[in-house]
Amino acid sequence: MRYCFVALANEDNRYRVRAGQACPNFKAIKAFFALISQIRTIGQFGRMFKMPDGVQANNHLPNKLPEIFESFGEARRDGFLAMKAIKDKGIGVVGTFCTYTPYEVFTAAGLVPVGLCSTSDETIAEAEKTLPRNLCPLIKASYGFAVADKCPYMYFSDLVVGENTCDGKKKMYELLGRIKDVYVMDLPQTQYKDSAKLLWKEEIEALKEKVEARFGVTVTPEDLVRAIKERNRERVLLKELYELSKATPPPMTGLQQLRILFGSQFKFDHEAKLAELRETIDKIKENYAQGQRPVPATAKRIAITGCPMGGATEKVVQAIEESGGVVVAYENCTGAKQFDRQVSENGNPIEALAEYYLNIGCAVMTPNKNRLELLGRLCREFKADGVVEMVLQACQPYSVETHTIREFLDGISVPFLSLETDYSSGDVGQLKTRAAAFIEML
Ligand code: BJ8
Repeated sequence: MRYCFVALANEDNRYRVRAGQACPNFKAIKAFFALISQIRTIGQFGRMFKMPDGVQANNHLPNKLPEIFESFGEARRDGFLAMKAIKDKGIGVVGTFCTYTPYEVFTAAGLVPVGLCSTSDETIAEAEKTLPRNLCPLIKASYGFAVADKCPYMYFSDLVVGENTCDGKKKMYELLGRIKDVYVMDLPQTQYKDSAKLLWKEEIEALKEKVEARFGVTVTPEDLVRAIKERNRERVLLKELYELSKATPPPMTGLQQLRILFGSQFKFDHEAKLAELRETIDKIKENYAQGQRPVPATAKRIAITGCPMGGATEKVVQAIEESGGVVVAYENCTGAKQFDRQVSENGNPIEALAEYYLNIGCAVMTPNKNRLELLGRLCREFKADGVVEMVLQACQPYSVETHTIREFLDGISVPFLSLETDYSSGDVGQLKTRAAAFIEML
């Protein structure tokens, strides 16, 4: 059967596809070109991965990423094509939503995990046809990208794994389960009871069994130990990278650090990623040793805490860094919360994973002492002049915990600012005003 496809670039430079004559694979090929169209859009920071309107060039810090940072800055976009290649090889993909997800179970099974939490407001209107408006934008965006079929990572996920963390997320998973194969782990809400530790261990065991049944593989304890060691190597490197910002002045801006931490999730060739991280760290050190100072020594040093960041919420970092500050540390799930510790490589690997993941200091835990411990340590080690918390609108766990964080930081005499925001660009000016006033008084 004869057929042809013509890719056309319109005035926006977005590709469109015209089918000359239908072919049996038309739908599949059309779907692929639709994804490519999306990728180009993202590459231009057009819609799905857009920068907030009104974000201007940084006043005192370099806004454009130097070459060494670019690969990570573009990683999410470039990862779409890598993911397509992974699927073409017949490798299973698992979409995830949370730092509590034990990635090692998937890599031990020869699968590729990918984070799905969306970080732009593009599909929120679509999500609000089903979900309430006063819901966290992270949940709405994640669901919106799934129903609108606009997230290539969601599209390629054979299985989506979530956890019962906050109420909004767990109820969203019920709806997501209507359109994707969704498996939800029952996360305990406390870290200090033996019953919680036992439940989480059983949940990880059950996840392993689910993965084995779903993908027709067997995961041995040796596979898990190998996966733990692999992921630990990545944690060590990412920690080495962000700890470079302990220097005064730091050798990179907070935006550059964020883009590496966020972008590293979307590099799927593990060994190549580790090599690239090593090279990046060495290059940053070399530049610094040669006297390059991308940040003035007078910049006020800020530690970030709160909800996960990336994409649209870069606007918070930009507001700080356009106002005489520099973000030196991220306590949240985009940063130290993920990479500060390592999973034990000894003993029963399921127990080691349970111990490690249960102790993540998220506001869904009660009490949440581990967040305070990590935040206090980062403030000391990175010599933070102040802490800025980013809370996503309608996020109950973090907004209620703000009071505890303020009390804690008062106790160690570290100034604190809490900013509530969403994925829109409507509050860019307001964020800048509040960040500037905060940094002014440090
Ligand atoms: S371990 S921070 S990734 S739950 S912001 S969806 S809590 S209403 S993202 Fe999170 Fe895991 Fe915790 Fe990290 Fe709910 Fe709040 Fe929205 Fe949130």
